[in-house]
Amino acid sequence: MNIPLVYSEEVAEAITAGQPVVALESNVITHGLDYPDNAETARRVEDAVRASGSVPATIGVDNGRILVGLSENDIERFATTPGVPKVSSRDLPIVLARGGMGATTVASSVIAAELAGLRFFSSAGIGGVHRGAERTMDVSSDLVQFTRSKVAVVCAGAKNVLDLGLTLEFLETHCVPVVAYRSDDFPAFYCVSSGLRSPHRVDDPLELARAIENHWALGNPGSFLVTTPTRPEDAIAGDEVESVIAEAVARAERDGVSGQAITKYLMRAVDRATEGRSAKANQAVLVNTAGVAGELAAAHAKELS
Ligand code: PSU
Ligand code: MN
Repeated sequence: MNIPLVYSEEVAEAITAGQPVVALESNVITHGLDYPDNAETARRVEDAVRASGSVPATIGVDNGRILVGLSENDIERFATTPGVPKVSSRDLPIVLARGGMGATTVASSVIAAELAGLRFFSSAGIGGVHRGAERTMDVSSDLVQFTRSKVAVVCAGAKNVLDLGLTLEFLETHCVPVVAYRSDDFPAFYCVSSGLRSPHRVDDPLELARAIENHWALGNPGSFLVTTPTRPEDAIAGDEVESVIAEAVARAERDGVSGQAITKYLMRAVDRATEGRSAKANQAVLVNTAGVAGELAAAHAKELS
């Protein structure tokens, strides 16, 4: 049995022509930002990929099928339909069987990307090991999926609502390479640095393309992580949000917020505390990351040809 994939016209043409394609998640549209910022940002993210010489393929679930590339109309529908469920890797088989819409996380999007034969995926913030995971065992399925799907993942690290030190430990243990592109540190979404040094730095896109291919040629079955920090003028200082995050983590525990709902809960707490400044920084890092992913996917396609 095959899972039905529905390609947008733009993505189908790109695949036929051998053009580089960058897959993108849709959970950020339904759960990351409010309307109309979500729709506008999704369009700007796609345009950033196009401007850097690749074709965007935003992934979603609809009516028992996986959408590989959303139309203008689809983006608007995902951005405005209330209650579209967050679909991570373990939810995907059930939501596909039930029908209806689903917004894919990083984990389910890389599954879809691999099924569709796409080698690049971009998200500004991956899921990771949550603060307090030694008690809650809350580790995002994104990390586990990186051990299984052969996709290059371009991101701005992960939000500092997570435990980024433990997140890097997990990736090391499971042989998921982490390379900072033209920077030294592991970024923290809209913060330029998490304060942690990245295991590797690479400045040349073609060297990076070769490193990605080497990872797979060595027999590794999983993903390869490339990080790119947000531009300094769009960034938020880490120490500015740290106390808000620590407080929100404690409040979430008191209020019994956990599991699937925790990421959105913590992000919204930071948005309120920064009076919307983090939401703006959030949009900037999404667009910037997608642009870099488009450049790297294009360089990768060139190196392979
Ligand atoms: N991290 C962020 N912002 C996000 C997410 C993660 O900084 O919006 C979203 C992504 O869709 C990611 C998902 O794949 O949350 C991870 O959720 P969980 O921690 O429940 O696995
Ligand atoms: Mn979780």
